[in-house]
Amino acid sequence: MNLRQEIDALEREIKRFLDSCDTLEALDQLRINFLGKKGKITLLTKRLGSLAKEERPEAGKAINRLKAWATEALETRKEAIKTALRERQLQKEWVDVTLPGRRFAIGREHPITLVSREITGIFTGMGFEVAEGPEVELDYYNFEALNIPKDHPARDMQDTFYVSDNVVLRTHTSPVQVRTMEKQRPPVRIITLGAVYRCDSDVTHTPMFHQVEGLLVDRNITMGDLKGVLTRFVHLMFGKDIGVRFRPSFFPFTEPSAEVDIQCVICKGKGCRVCGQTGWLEILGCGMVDPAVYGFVGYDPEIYSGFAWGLGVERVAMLKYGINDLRSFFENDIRFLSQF
Ligand code: 2U9
Repeated sequence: MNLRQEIDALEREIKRFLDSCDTLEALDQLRINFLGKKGKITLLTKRLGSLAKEERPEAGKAINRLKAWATEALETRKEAIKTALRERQLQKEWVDVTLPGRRFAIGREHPITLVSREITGIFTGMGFEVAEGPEVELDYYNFEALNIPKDHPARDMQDTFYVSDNVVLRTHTSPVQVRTMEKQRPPVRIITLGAVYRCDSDVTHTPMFHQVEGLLVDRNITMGDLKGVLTRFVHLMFGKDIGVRFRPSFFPFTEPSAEVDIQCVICKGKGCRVCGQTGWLEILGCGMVDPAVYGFVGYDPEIYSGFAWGLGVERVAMLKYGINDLRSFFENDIRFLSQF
């Protein structure tokens, strides 16, 4: 074979290899085999010397053309392989950006939280402020200053969780009211809300439950103010057509005291199992603050008077949502909790 024929043969060989070459590694091997230091084209150049002088320029040009063509053909193929690789990767990593996102399982607020917030909203709307205090409380604030004497049954180990001789888990939120009055002169318009603890556990009692209590002390406050505020609360909470009645009662820290009933939300007053055929449901306790309590916080009962009330949040929630088992609030069953 003369040089001319060899050049043509190399060109055909490179073309053939190029067609079957589909990785960058194979392509590089091809470049080494033909254009490398010991490549076939390079070796061809070295043979120029053995040609007759007049043949060399022509043959040299032909080899250079082959070299230039091969270099460019390899470069073109390289780009084509790169494009194909990129294409394959895009196919593999394809995402449908129009798909709707995955929804997060978001939690719900506990019905006790919802009802607490609703009650708070009603009273803050009437000008009350929220006061807070400790759940681990001194006997003095939980009992003594609320006119609950040493021999009162509420102080019994059966009813109260004792931390030590004079420290208890608060049995109501009333100590927060005492602490507020100690710090602040009248007028006082506050509500307190939070967990309270009683050593009691059966179908209708849990050792921890939630209360909202309120206190208003100023000059010339009467039982009429109490009735107005609490009737408005009931109407906003349960509807303006619901019947309300005040019944005489007794608490150590209020005098006179009353309990407030609303018309049964189930039977609308006709009498049913829920209201024990009476047509009424007890919803909160209240009264005019006992003058003895003012003695503990240094208010003059000749100048100031006021009223206070207390309600159990679980009870309000049960009536509001028609829940008949108190324990549902504490079992953390997502199916129950997500209904509200
Ligand atoms: C001060 C003075 C008086 C708060 C009051 C009640 C009546 C009452 C119960 C409702 C259901 C507790 O959760 S329950 O078991 N509460 O009946 N609470 S008057 O009286 C106060 C509070 C603070 C300084």
